Amino acid sequence: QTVPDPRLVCPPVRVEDDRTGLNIETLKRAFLDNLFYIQGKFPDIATQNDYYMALAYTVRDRLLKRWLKTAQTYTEQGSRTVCYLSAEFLLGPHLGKNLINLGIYDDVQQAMEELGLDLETLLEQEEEPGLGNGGLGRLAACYLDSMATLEIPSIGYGIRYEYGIFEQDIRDGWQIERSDKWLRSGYPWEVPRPEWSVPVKIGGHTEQYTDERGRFRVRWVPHHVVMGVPHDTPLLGYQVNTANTLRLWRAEAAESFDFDAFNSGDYVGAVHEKMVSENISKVLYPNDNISQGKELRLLQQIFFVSCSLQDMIRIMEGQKIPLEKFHEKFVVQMNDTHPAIAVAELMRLLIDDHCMTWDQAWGITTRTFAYTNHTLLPEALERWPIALFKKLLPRHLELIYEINQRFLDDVRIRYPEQPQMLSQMSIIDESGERYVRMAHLACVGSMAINGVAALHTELLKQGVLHDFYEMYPKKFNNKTNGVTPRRFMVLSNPRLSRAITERIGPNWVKHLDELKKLESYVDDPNFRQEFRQIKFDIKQELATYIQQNYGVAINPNSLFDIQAKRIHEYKRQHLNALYIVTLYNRIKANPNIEITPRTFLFGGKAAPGYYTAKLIIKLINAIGDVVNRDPDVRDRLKVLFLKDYSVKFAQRIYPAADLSEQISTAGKEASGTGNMKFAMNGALTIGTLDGANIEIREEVGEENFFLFGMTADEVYARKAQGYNPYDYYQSNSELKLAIDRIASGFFSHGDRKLFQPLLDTLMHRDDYMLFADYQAYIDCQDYVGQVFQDVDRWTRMTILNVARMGKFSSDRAIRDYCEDFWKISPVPIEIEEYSPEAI
Ligand code: HBZ
Repeated sequence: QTVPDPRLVCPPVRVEDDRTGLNIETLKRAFLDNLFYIQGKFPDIATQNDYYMALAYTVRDRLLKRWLKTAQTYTEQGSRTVCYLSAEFLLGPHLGKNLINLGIYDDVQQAMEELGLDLETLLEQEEEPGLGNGGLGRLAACYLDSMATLEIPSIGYGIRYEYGIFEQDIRDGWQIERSDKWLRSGYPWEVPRPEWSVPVKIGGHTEQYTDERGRFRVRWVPHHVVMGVPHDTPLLGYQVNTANTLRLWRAEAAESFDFDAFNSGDYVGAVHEKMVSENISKVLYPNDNISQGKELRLLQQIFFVSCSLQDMIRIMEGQKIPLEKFHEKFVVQMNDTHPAIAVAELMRLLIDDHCMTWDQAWGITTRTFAYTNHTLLPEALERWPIALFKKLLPRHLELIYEINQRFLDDVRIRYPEQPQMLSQMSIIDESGERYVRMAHLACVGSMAINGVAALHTELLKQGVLHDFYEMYPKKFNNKTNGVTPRRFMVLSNPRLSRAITERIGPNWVKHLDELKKLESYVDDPNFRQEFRQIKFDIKQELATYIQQNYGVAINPNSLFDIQAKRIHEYKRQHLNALYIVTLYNRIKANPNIEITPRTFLFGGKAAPGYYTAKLIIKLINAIGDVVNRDPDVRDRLKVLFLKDYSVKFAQRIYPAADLSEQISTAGKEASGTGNMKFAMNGALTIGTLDGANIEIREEVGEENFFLFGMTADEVYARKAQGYNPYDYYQSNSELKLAIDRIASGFFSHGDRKLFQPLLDTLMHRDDYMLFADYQAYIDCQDYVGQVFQDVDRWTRMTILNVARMGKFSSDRAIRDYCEDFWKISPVPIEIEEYSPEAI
């Protein structure tokens, strides 16, 4: 036992001091202190942002102790840890969530009030780190929240993009993009850890040599090296002491100058090299569900994967665990194929840098990884041209060839009479230009493979990954997505949450199945009244917001019909638009027609290069411009596109919805998670039998869900028969009228060309079969309108929806991952209790 240096022994932290105490007086003192010492302001000249920062630092201080204690406990216990590798984490604002998880939301609200400040205003100041595109990135964030809440040792690994998802503005009805500067006013939630920076090699060539023990070895001589600098964010669980780490890598030049170039006078050339390196973590690619195959994107992938795996090895060395136990210490979950190069990178690290044999390294690798697939869309499946791979990652390509050769030997043995299986399953696509198929690499290198909803996993098994399913049936296992009720109920809908807690107690927040208990209140007049009133108040607030920001008056009594998600043809925002035009046509034909007043709200970003998606945004705005002003409509319809949809904005939108639009072509939406967030907040769903809609409907009961449209099987069958959308156009008079009205230039100041590209695609290809589902959708929407008039029935349906959403907590999903794939159990974190005698 070594005796610690007495100068380095800290006194035990006293919980009730200014940096950790949670009572109102202490919080106020700490807040004013931070305003002075960190923001450098007296209260009289401080801005709202200064106040936000002072409060954020006050909260951060309270996280740090839990965070360090968590890390220390994991280190001491050598805890098995899940590493969640994701190119995206769409976290949303931290402050409110941390207040809730610390259990101090109300006290901080009071503390701020006593200082003459409004907590809501301060929360509004926070710029969220938009480090993701949509569902995939948000899922990663929900999972980190659940892992912390369930006390599961975990590290999230990703990229610290300097520019996250672009900021969307609408000008003349069109989307325009502005760069997102989330770091501009300072980001108090992270701690850089430059001491744990790691080098990543890029380009160059490989050499063979024999080492001093006579072993055949390969040395990779890179063209250059980039440094990855970790930036850590603590993520606190709900009312536990566990604060896990999100570790995002920022790219830096290996040396700040190329001194040769610098000394020879080429100053700009020297700085150039630095710029090129730092480019790697500069910007998030703004596409969802499409792979562009850009060099920089592959660099981003190898960059964060290599940094993360090297970091895991460093952690093992720190804990003196031999590397042979890598797969016992860590399980690595790959969020789609974006990190799939990890399979080759771990092999490289184990073989080249740590002298393992192939078999030893492969044994470890295939016990370490698990792979989650998020899409069936062929255009989203990642494949990299061999030439690009060879240029950037020559050593990885060699390893992939070797992995492939051994894998194909197994395929040959398994299917001796079916040589086509070799080309079908090969990691290398040789059908034309040669590519590396990342999904195949992920399947071969993983112990477990999952889709994100029951239907999606089934379709993977039948389709895209069918051959792998045949070969490795035991690897496949569905994991239906879930979302965190802390952010999407407690934080975003405090009134509903309070009403629920008053009836069934607070446990539902951690055990969402307990919402079932609400079913016994479905006929309770008080509860029903309160439930309706809460929804109405929230709708009214959104109406005020819209009036102030868009100058459009909307009726809070109307049906709020909302579609909020990325804009994509398969999600069919334009099918929704066709219903709006159909309603409008009916009103124009018969101005006194009885219709349920509706407010159609849209939100979502289009990938900047996705022309059709941008045209859909323009179409929605164009329809809104006409409908919202037409006196014949008499305010029965309103159509609005709400700009710059984000996590922060989503939190306002879900609680205000009556109807949630989940209308993708069956078989196209892997799961959807917005569908869950809407339903938890008491919206009813109009939806197809796609993704998790199917399971939502199963849970809430078919009588509480508005179903329409073809099944996935019917979609395939119709396509196989030869689908002709034009037939539908000609035979359906309302559809024809809707299309013709758009084509006539009615919504485009007489411009007949504007929407023609969109209409042509629909009439002649209609890949997403809007026309085939049109009539079913119209009928279902009309039915929704009728049911909405029956207030009692509607209320009953919404209460039952909330009560039956327990399955869709991300806690359930994480428990399933833990049991089936990860084999990890909770590690509780103990913090010393506050005791006045200790002071
Ligand atoms: O992942 C989404 C699915 O479309 C959705 O159905 C599912 O619920 C969600 C979570 O499992 N997929 C994405 O959001 N995908 C991307 O954002 C993406 C981003 C970059 C890519 C490919 C896909 O290169």
